[in-house]
Parts: sequence; C-alpha cells; structure tokens
Amino acid sequence: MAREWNDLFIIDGAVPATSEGTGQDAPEERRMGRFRRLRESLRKTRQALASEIQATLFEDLSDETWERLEEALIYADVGARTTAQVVEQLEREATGGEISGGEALTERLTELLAEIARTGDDHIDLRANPTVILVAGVNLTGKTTTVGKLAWHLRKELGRTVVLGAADTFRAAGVEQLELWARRAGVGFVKGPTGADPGSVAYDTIAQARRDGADVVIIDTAGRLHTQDDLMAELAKVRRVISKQIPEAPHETLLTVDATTGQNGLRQARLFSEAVDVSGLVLTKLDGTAKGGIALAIAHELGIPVKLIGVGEKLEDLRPFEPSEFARALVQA
Ligand SMILES: Nc1nc2c(ncn2[C@@H]2O[C@H](COP(=O)(O)OP(=O)(O)OP(=O)(O)O)[C@@H](O)[C@H]2O)c(=O)[nH]1
Ligand SMILES: [Mg+2]
Repeated sequence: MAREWNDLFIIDGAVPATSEGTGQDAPEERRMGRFRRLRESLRKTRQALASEIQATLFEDLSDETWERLEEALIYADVGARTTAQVVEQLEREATGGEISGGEALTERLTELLAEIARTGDDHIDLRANPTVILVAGVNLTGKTTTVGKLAWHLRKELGRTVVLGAADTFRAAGVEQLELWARRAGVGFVKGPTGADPGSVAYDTIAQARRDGADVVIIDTAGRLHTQDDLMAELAKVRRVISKQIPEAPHETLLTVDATTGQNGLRQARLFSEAVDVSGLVLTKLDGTAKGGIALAIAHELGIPVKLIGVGEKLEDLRPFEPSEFARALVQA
C-alpha cells in the first residue's frame, strides 16, 4: 500500500541488499507501518477534513453538502480550481445514481483527489553515473534538510554512495548545516571557501564524485540572495556549469515547497519553475499543518509531479509520494 523507496528510483540491475531487508517485519507489515506513520503525520489535515466529510457525505445530500465539502477541501488547501473540479465530478456521479452511501462517496472522493495529483513521470532516474540532483527553493523551505534526508535514504535503502555539494555559499552557516547533515547521513561532502562561486563548488563536487566513483551527487543551493532575479540567475549558472561537465546533468532538479505556506508556496514554485527546468517537487513540513491538501493540488496546478514529501525534521522523515496512499491518509477517518 505505501510506496517504497525502490518504487521511486529507477536503477540498473538488481537493487543492492541493504539494512532494510534485515528487519524482523514482513514487507507487508512494513508497508502498513509506514502508512500508519503517514496518517499520523497528516493528523491535523485529516481531523479537519474527516469531520466535514462525516457531516456531509454521510448525511442527506443537498446543495449545502457540496458547498460544505468544497469549503473543507479549500480550507485544507486543495485549491479552489482543483476543488471545484473534484466536487463537481463527485456531485455528478452522486446525483446520477452511480454511487451512494457515505463510504462509497468517500472512496470515490479519495480516487478523484489521487487522480488530479498524478502528473508526468514521478520517478527519479539513478542510472547515470554519477546522477546529479540539484535542489532549489525559496529560503527556509527545507532544501538543506531534504538534501541530508535524501542522501541518508539513498545510502540506507539503496546502498548508493553519495556526495553532497554546498553550493549555498551565501551564508557560512548554510555550509556548516549541510556538513552536519553529511556527517549524520554518512556520505561525502564538498565545500568551497566562504563566498565561493556556487558554480565552482558544484563543479568540484562532481569532479570528486567521479574520482571516487560515487553514484549520486546532490547539490544544495541558496534560498535567498539580494534579489529574486539574482537567485534565478545564480541557479541558471549553476545548471550551466553542471551541464558543461556532464551534458545530461542535472538529471533531476527538485524544488522544495513549504506546505505550511499554502497558496503562497504555490506561487513561489510557479516562479521557480518558469526560471529553471524543475523535474520534481518536494513538499516539506506536511506534519503539523492542517493544509496538507496542497500536496494534491500543486502537481495539478504546476504540471510537475510531487516526488517526495517531508513529514518531520529527522533523517527518516522523508518519503516517496504516492497520490492514492496520500489521498487515503488525508481523507479517510
Ligand atoms: N516539521 C518539519 N520541519 C522541517 C521539514 N523540513 C525542513 N524542516 C525545518 O525547516 C527549517 C528550514 O530548513 P532548511 O533545510 O534549513 O531550509 P533551507 O531551504 O535549506 O533554508 P535556507 O538555506 O536558509 O534557504 C529547519 O528548521 C528544518 O528543520 C519537515 O518536513 N517537517
Ligand atoms: Mg539551506
């Protein structure tokens, strides 16, 4: 039921044996455990939504039912346009007599929400050696944290060797923070002198990965410069430097979006995706917000798949995104 790390990544050959396989639990139990944890992380959004669903889909259906359901979904940040589309469809099917009863309606709502969250290829292809992943996003959206967590999972779940590049050279603290994550994750780390050119740090990181035969390079970038234009120009430059070294790289450009910033986060994501070619979204901080519906709407609104979600501050609090699983965890009481 829960999407596993192996389902997210495209890898040549067999998946290397990792510590993951040595646990006591059967795979099915592990999946169930992960789903329970996801539900728990999304508790705030689910509580708000589930009570409204009980009060609408499980009662006599009327115009008010659909209005109230719309309001609840918009409150959870599913977005006005997306919500209208989903609720209209559900209403049509309910009045047409195709489905009836609270449970069936909730099941159908879950399906419709999952459908809108599906867009494009939501895999991360790791077949290039090394694979270069660039992580971008507005300041404080969770770039550095995501880089650290992703590196740890790549090592632990897939047995990959990883090198992190500290291309956020704007702040000394940013470099130190990434170094700490590299140590926690047990992966390689490359930095330049304070104020170094971010492109040259990216260059050095890839060069080291090639020397060491590392599988994956992850480049952390700055979230704030003097102006937004400077930031976009810098990102574009880092990308150019990377593709001079490896023409197909970066193979993946992930954009972090802070789920607690709701529709504002969506606007920022749109600006970024217009400036650089974003291949996947990482929705962070889904724990502790009642607005987790944004994860379902954002892919639909931007046409970019959500690939990962952040559900906490610890190493293990990053997971592959799977629309049906997520919609279920969000909607079903
Ligand atoms: N609860 C929660 N906190 C998170 C999550 N991801 C990141 N954070 C927190 O968000 C804050 C900012 O995270 P960073 O990784 O430093 O964000 P950043 O985008 O690198 O920030 P800048 O480098 O300043 O642009 C930190 O306090 C993280 O612990 C998450 O999924 N859940
Ligand atoms: Mg950072």
